[in-house]
Amino acid sequence: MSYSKKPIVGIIMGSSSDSRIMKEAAEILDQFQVKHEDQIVSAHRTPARLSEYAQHAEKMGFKVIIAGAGGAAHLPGMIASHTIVPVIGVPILVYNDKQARKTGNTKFSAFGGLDSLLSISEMPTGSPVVAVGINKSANAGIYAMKILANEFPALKTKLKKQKITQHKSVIKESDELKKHGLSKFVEKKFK
Ligand code: RP5
Repeated sequence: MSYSKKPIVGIIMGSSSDSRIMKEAAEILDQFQVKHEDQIVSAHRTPARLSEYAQHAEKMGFKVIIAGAGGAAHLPGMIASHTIVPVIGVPILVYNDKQARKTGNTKFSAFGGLDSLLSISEMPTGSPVVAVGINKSANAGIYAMKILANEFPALKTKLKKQKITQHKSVIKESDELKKHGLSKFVEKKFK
């Protein structure tokens, strides 16, 4: 089943460079059949589009926005300043790597993603953004569903089931570890 006919989560990112990280948020939402709309909105290259997007998000009735950005990462905070829809920010480490396949040069954030994490989490009082860990867009997807679960009981049930599954998988691995001992466990699992 799906919770709505229309998308209820907006996923945005500052650049196509962010898409490989941001797709994990989309995959989690897909897994739980939560509809989302995905777009690229650059805070510095398309500033007017940024405010238009905030209006679009409200018009569409999005209940959460997941916004990923690297470097100075002003997209999540700026979106939050334009709307009351809650924003979950994803700080992105790898960026500017569009030329990587041609040149072999991948540019990484000079500060290892910490720049983006601080930009997102240190929004001044009044325009809060919740920040997940660097590149942890899957967590943004899960967090979005936790917010949505307040409204959709079926989603709450699914999230609870997922917790049980997580619990069982750790117990299963621990039993294997106990049975085989550490050396054999590592050999079986990682070689
Ligand atoms: C940020 O700058 C984007 O979110 C991206 O992570 C980074 C580089 O963007 P591109 O130069 O690849 O467009 O705004």
